[in-house]
Amino acid sequence: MRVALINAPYYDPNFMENIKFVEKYLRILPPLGLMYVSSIIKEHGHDCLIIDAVAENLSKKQVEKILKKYKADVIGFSLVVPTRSQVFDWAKYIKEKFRVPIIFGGYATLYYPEEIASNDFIDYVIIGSARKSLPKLLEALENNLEIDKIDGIAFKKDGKVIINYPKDFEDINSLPFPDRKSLNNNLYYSIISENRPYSVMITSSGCIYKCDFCPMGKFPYKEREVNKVVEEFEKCYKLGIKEIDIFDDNFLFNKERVKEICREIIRKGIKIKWTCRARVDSVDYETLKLMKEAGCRMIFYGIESGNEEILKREHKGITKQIIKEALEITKRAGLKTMGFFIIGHRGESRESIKETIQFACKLPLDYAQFFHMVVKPGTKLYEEIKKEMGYDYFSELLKGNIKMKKLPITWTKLNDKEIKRWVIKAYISFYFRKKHIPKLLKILCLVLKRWYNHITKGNSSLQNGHFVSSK
Ligand code: B12
Ligand code: SF4
Repeated sequence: MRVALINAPYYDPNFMENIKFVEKYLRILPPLGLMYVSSIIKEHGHDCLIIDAVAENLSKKQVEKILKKYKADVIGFSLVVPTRSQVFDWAKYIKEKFRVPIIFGGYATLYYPEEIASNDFIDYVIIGSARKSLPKLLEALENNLEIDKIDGIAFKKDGKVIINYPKDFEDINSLPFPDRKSLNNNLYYSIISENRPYSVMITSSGCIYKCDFCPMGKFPYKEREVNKVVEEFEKCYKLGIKEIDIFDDNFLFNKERVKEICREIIRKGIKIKWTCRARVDSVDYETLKLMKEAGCRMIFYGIESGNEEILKREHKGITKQIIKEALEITKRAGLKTMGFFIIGHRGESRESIKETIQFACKLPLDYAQFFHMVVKPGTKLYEEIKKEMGYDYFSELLKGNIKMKKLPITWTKLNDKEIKRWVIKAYISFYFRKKHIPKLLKILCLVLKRWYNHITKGNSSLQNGHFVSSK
């Protein structure tokens, strides 16, 4: 089978945590989920092409042209709930042009398989992990076999959605290494990255904490074996990748494991710079020093708010004192620091936002990212809102039953526009300070570069037909 996986543009101001400027100019990140799917497909003897329409800056028409050349038998898209509007739009377009099966996968399928499968432009949904179900589905499609008994898929039969729930969950140790070879890793970057080619990685999933605004606490913490993590680093190194951003929710959860990974990276002489995310209550000087030695450049911390009451109400389990101490230790270990903040928490007021901004400016942070609160399915916050509204907003949205573009804000007295204005104010207060002038210049360069790339659109390696796909 020839399978094309499309990373469609996904920015939707109603559901994205980032302001558009950050998403549009300050980063292009690789589609990690699709890279895993591509490896799974190739492992089973099929051919796979990943079309990253975001990084390659491709329009629907240009992707159509590529697909015509590639002659895909099956086309796949990945979905997280906030990316629905653009991804559905692209899938509809592609389904009209190519009468081949359209398969959806991704995080959203864990919550809403029925809603996704009910759309007429979607033929099959892989629920959660693709590792076992996707190869079986492809085999069935190739050989015209029954699909009724395949676990972990949803599909339509006689106008009704049939759901075969998966029997097992994702096991990150059984996953193959993501297919980075099929992408132009030079295209990816983020404002905080310093080296290219750049890529992202995960070495664990799930979280043992239960912050009210985050869905990850619902998933048990699981780690990939040390030797697999180090092997992935090695593979990246051999591919010429110079920087990796580890997206684990709390990379420092198991410090003994982190130390082992670091020691192996040092022993094997893998010269890659990397960054990771951690909770402020999980740091210690000795581990951070070793991480620095193993190539770690920076740690991103979820600080969320500068108001103690809000930290408590969201069940974040940290205090301002713990945050300060963690950042000081990180700086002492010679690592850079970045803080993630959310504006628009439950019960947020203008005063608490001002407190957050002042706190961010006082902390020893090299970078700060300010999100506006976006409610996600799978969170305690969403469960409360669902009760208040009396129906499941995202369920109806995915089925195409409602036109209401965003969830009405009921959890704070501030409205959406004001929250977004505060996010911009926070950025200005944080970055428009003398010590950040070099960063502002870097931002300007990135904006000019993206703008230049936009006007010279048409240089894509994929468009020119140099498919990097192979079995
Ligand atoms: C790495 C990561 C990213 C990377 C890569 C994204 C990607 N699509 O691969 C980047 C930084 C680009 C990213 C961006 C975004 N992300 Co993100 N991301 C993650 C993170 C940390 C890990 C995801 C991952 O790679 N898991 C490992 C792989 C193996 O799992 P997977 O992606 O689910 O893929 C498996 C299956 O789902 C399936 N599958 C996936 N896609 C497809 C497609 C097909 C056709 C098939 C058949 C199967 C299939 O096969 C894979 C192997 O089994 C998760 C949190 C977490 N710890 O899980 C958040 C997470 C998934 N992201 C999230 C969000 C909101 C976003 C953004 C919308 C953020 C934004 N910009 O505002 C964008 C959307 C980008 C997009 N197009 O998907 C949310 C989703 C929330 C929700 N309820 O829907 C999460 C849960 C984070 C959170 N705590 O809220 N993200
Ligand atoms: S915000 Fe961080 S610590 Fe809290 S549940 Fe999510 S991943 Fe875990």
